[in-house]
Parts: sequence; structure tokens; C-alpha cells
Amino acid sequence: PAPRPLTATHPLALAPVSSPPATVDGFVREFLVNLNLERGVALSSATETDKYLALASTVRDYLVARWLEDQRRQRADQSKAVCYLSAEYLLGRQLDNNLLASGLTDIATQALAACGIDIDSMRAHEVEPGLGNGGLGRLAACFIDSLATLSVPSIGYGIRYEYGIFRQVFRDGQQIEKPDAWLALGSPWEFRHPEAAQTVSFAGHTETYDDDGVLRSRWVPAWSVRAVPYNYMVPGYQNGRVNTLRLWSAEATKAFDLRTFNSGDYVEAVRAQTFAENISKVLYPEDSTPQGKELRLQQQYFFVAASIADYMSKVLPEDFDLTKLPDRVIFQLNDTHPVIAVPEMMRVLVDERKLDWDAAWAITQKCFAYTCHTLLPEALEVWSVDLLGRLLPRHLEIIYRINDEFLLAVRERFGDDERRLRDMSIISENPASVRMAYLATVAGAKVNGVAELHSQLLREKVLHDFDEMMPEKFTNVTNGVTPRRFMRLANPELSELITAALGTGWLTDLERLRELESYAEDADFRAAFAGVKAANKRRLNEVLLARDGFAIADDHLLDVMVKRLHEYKRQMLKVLHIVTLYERVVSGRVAASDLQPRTFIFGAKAAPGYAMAKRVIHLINAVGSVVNSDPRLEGRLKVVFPPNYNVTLAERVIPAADLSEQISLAGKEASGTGNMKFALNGALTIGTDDGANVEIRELVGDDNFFLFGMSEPEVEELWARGYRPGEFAQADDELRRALDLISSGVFSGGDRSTFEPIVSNLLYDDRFMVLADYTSYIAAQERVDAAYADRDAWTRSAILNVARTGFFSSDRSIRDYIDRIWHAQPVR
Ligand code: GPK
Repeated sequence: PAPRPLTATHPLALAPVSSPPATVDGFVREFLVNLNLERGVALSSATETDKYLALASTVRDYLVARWLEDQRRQRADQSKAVCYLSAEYLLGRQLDNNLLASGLTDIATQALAACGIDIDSMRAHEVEPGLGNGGLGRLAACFIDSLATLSVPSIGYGIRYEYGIFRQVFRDGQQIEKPDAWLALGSPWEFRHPEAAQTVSFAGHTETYDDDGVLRSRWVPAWSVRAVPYNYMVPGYQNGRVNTLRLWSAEATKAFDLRTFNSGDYVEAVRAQTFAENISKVLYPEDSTPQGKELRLQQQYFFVAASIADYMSKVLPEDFDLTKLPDRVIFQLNDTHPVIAVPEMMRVLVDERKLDWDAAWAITQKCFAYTCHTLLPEALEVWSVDLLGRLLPRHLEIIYRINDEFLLAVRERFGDDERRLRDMSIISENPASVRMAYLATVAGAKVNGVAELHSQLLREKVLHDFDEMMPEKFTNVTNGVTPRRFMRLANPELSELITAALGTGWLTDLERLRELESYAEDADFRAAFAGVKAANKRRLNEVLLARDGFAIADDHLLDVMVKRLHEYKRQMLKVLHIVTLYERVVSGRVAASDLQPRTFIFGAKAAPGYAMAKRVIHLINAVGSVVNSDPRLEGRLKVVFPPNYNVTLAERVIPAADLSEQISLAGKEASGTGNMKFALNGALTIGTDDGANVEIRELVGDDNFFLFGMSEPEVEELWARGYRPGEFAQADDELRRALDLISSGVFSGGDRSTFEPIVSNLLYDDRFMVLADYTSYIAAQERVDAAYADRDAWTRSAILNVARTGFFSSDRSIRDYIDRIWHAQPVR
């Protein structure tokens, strides 16, 4: 008999897969099938890569059935979905997270052991996808984890960069950037879907035409590329939910121009392909200081246009009543990078779906919300009208019309207030450019900052006029971090200790950490907690020894500053502290034996074009090599700077830390999220009253936090008075000695010119007021030494830090987004 055709109603088509049995035997079988059938190798001859890829496929196999079901439901359900638009997702390694989420860790460990494989070697084999620069990209990764864990229907949209954030190496102490070929081993977590590709167009011109008596505009683009989606599973934590992350890759619409090829010019024929592929080739490595580069605007429009088209044509049901769109979806704009989505949505609604302008604008204004991540003026993206008009002529027209109507509304409300009209215009003059943050604010239903102080300053300063006109738009959502990755996976021993005390459930209800407060008074618990910290230092040493060939001493206070290198974050303040300690000893004013032994760990990448930041990296390494080898210190101070700080290294460093350095100039760090990870892992913070430090300190209490430096109003006041950094150097003898020591050339083999630009920048400019906060910082570090001398009291404080910072779970952030912005509901 002829086989029955597999129609859409066939039982297998309706329920296409079932998960393999969740047993050790089931896992072994699935793993071997993948190794044999997918990799084409036998276990006996499999390489580490073969085994890793087969293992990843096996974990995937367990998640697929739930994933397909959740996708089907998302299409069928009426519930509102969140589309998170982000140019960056700094995901970190996937294997361990997906094992944890699916509850397969133990089974997989045993199954692999049965095959003679140590699962730790598999973990170590994975190359992390570094598709982000720093905090903003990592926040997006934490948020998609929490969205899945809270069962919120959502899709993350972004770019599948072929090269993520560069790999940092040091040569003679200086940063060299190497390409990050994260795809080289293959990428087992993704599903490529060429059949779901979208076409994304660029350039050309616009024209008007008569559409049955209605005058309409249309865009006649000059060229286009294919956006091919790669889907990633985003499993919730042991809740059976699997959401989707859809990253777009650019390809040529026609791989070969056959005519050119036949005429013999092979290179010309493939040029178009190379050109198209360039769009998703590489992540721009600037953090908080975007360059207005054409390719970057192409990237932004590329992923946003593909995502909107995908949502409208693939996720929304056919014949959907577009006036109901705001009930179905909210597009959350992660910073200004995806803001070109606003005119794109208008273009789709007006030009393609033929809605009238006002109806389309009413819909658009309800479908977008904007998260701002900065206060630094240089971080607020602007695009020259010239460039935007060349690349996206129709979008520029739409932006002009949005602006015209907006300025009319401003005039209606405030009269002919020219100052206001000029300052609020989406288009600024000289040179004519589009302020993307203003466009997002005008279009968005809500605008949020990422910590209380940041949101307040956003309203008072950067977006002050907008706040006066539409205060109801503004809200705060304090950032958070996922406790699955940054506690359970990064700090398994602490997690066990907590579970032993509180039982399970705290990982998805992090406020329950409060119950640890009483354990802080229990000497046995404190001893166990201190034991975990010591074990984490050993775990860190394993990695440091393997990767960089050195280890930290276990009686040292571990003092950690890991984050992007940026002047506003003030790594220089930390350097001045180290140089001060060094100078005290070599000048004989302090005996080495009187120093609290400390190891300073730095981790930081500098944007490749950021000369001052790179010079600071050089200086840290230079200070490290002098300090580490000077016998007069008797080994009591060590400076280590492992290259290529990334999520994987963060997972080892943070749980081992005693002291968390969060020392930005007040008013400059929007939130910080590293600060939360440290506190949750039992490090004490030395920090300014900036970003989320403010909220951390309020929660943990002044006794468990080392506050120093000017407050934001004090910073403003000093600026207004006229800041002269030289006066601070004059006033503090030790500060002058530290600066002189750097100038003297002792850290640069006698060459006084190497670090001179750093010192003169501090003395004569010092935009971020390092010198003004130095004295207060050194005093706070002395309080740290004194506190660490009573180790048991320190441990008590560390426990209280863990107990009181459950607020910083990204689950809470997502609930805040739901309540204040999205009004989407978790399903089931
Ligand atoms: C802010 F503007 C930017 C940026 O371009 N990149 C980036 O990582 C950070 N950020 C802030 O600097 C942090 O304070 C904040 O915690 C993080 O975004 C997430 O909101």
C-alpha cells in the first residue's frame, strides 16, 4: 500500500517530537545517536569537539518538544507578547545553563561518565557567544532568561554577528584586539531558517503616486539584502517554558550575479555577496561611545526591519486587525540602537498596509517603549540627516513628519517658546542630525531609566523638557541579574549552603534570601560561608593557573574591579590607590608587614579607538609588573589583570571576590549590574552614591557598605564653582607622591613620556574628578582594611549582603516591566 501522506493533520505533524526519556540510559542513547548520526563518528574516535557538539545536540533534543509547543501557542494565543529589540546579547556559555534549566545536569553528568567523559571538560570546551559589549548586552541576556522563567510570551530579536566582541590579548602590557571567531567550532545551539528569510532594503529614493484617488508615498530602494533568522532556545528555569531568541544574519539576495560571472569577472560577481555579508560581520566594540558609522546604521535598520517584518508576517495571524496591535505586542527598545524601528513601523503601516497617518501613529505610540541606559551626552546616538537620508530616505521623511507634528504639540502647549522648540526638536541643527533618544521618547508609550537615581536624573536633566510636557511617560525599572547563572551556576557551593538553610525555591523567589539574615548570627553558618569563599578562590585559581599561569594567595583580601575600561568608571582611582600603597612602602613610611595583604584583580576591555582607555590598561599592567616583583613588598600586594574579561571569567571571579569596586563618578553610571552580582555572591562594596549602588547601600545598610566620594549634587556644585584638579593634588601629599611616581617613569622603564598623558589629563582636565574623590577613597580603603582584620565580622557583613539584595533578581525587573510598562501577563 502507498504510504499515507504526511499532512498537517497527521498526528506526527501535530505533535512532531516527544522528548527522549529523562534517564541516564535515555541520555546515553540520545548522545550516541547524535555522535554517530550527526557527527558521523564513533565514541572511540570522537574528538572533544565531536563530543561537545553531540552533547549540545542532546540537550537541545530534550528542549525541542516544549519549544515547538510554546511557539504554536504563541501564534494561537490572544495573550500579549513582548518583543525585546536589542543590538546586543552577551549570552555567555549555553551548555550549563540549558542543562540547569531542563533539570538534566545530574543525568547528563552520569550519562557522560558512563561514556568515559568528564562533563567539566565539555563545559570548558564551549566558546561563549560574545554578542555584546558589556552591561547593556548582558542585561538583555538576563532579561530573556527571566522572561522565560516567568513564562512571559516573548521573542528576543537581535543580530547574529559573525564576530562578537574582540578577544583581548596583551603584548608588552598593551591591549591587542584579535577577532573573536566564536562560530569556528560550529554552533550547536542555533537553528538556521533560510525559508523564513526577510528582505531588507536600503537607499534609493521616494516618490508619491495616485492610489485610487489617494496620494501615497512609496520607497523605491536601490539595493537589498536577505536577513536569515537563526533561532535559539531560551528555556525557563525548570518550568517547561522555552522562548525564542531570533538573531539575524545578512546574506546576499542573489549569491552570484550569473551574468557577470559568465563574462569572466569572478571577483566582481562575488563582491555583492561580500558586501551583504558585511552587515552582520562584526559587533561594533564601542561601549557608551558610539561612532556614527554608516555600517552601524545599516546593522540597526537591518535587524529591526527584519524583526518587524517577521513579527507582522510570521507571528501575527493573517488578517489581524492592526488597530488591535497594541493589545498583542509591545516592542521594547533596548537603548537607542533599535529606534529606527519607529519610522519603520510607520512605513509598514502607512505605505504597505495603507492605514492613514493618524491611525498608524496612534498604534505605533502604544507599541513601543524605550529604555535609556546612560546619562553621558556622548553616548546618546545621533545620526546625520545626510547619512540617514541617503540610507533610508523614506524613514527620514517620516521622522520629519513625526517631528513637525510633535513641535506643533509643543507649541500648542507652551506657545512660541523658541528655546524649548529648539531643544526638544528631534532634528538638531549644525550639523543637521536626528536625536534618536528624542525620537524614542516622543514615540514611546513609556521611557525608563535603569536605576532610581538614573531615572530621576533622566527626568531632571537629559530629558527635562519632555518630562515637563509628558511626565506620565517616565518611569524607573531598576536593573537586575539572573540568579540562575550568577548564583546557581557560578557559585554552586553558596547555592548549596543557601538551599541547606532555606530549602529550595529561592532561585525563583530571590527575596527569600532575607531569611538568611538570622543565619548571619550563627557562628557555624558563618564558618561554612567563609569556607565557600575560600573554595571559590581555589576555583578561581584553577582557571587563572590554566589560562594565565598565576594564582592568588588564599590569605589575601581579593579586591576586584571588572567592567569595561572607561574614564567615567575611574579605573585610575583604583590605580592611584595601588600606587599609594606601593609608594608608602618604598618610601619607608609604612612597613610592608603592616600592609593588609591584597590581590587586586582587574578585568577590562577598551574600545579599540579609545586611546586614553588603552593607556590606562597599559599602566595597570605596568604597575602590576613592578609591584608584583618588588621584594620590598614581601608579596603583600599583587596586581593581576587576566586578559579578555568575559562572561565566562566573570562567573569565576565574582564568587571569589571579597571587595567589589564600584567607583564611578556620581551621576555617570546609569545603574551597573556587576555591582549586584558581587553583592549577591557575598562581596562587600566600596562605592560611590551612583547608579544602583544607591539602592544596594540602602538595602544592605551603611555598616555593610563602604561609601565614599561626592554625591551627585556635590559633583554638580563643584563643576559650577569651577573644578581645578591641581588644587586637590596640592592639598593631599600622598596624591602628589602617587602622581609623581607615575610621572617618574618607574613603571615604564624610566621613560617619563609613556604615562605622562594620563597624569597631565588628571592634573589639568580630569573630567571625571578622580583627584577630587581620591582622599575620600583612600580613607574608605583604610576602613576596608580595618574591617577585614575582623574576619568573622566581615563574613557576617558578607552574609547580610546576600540576604538583603534579593531585590536585584532580573525576575523582579521583569515583573516591574510587566506592571509599569508592558501590561503583558505570564501565561499558565
Ligand atoms: C550603557 F549607554 C550604555 C552603553 O552603550 N552600554 C552599556 O553597557 C550600561 N551601558 C550602563 O553603563 C550601565 O550602568 C547599566 O547597568 C547597563 O548599561 C545596563 O542598563
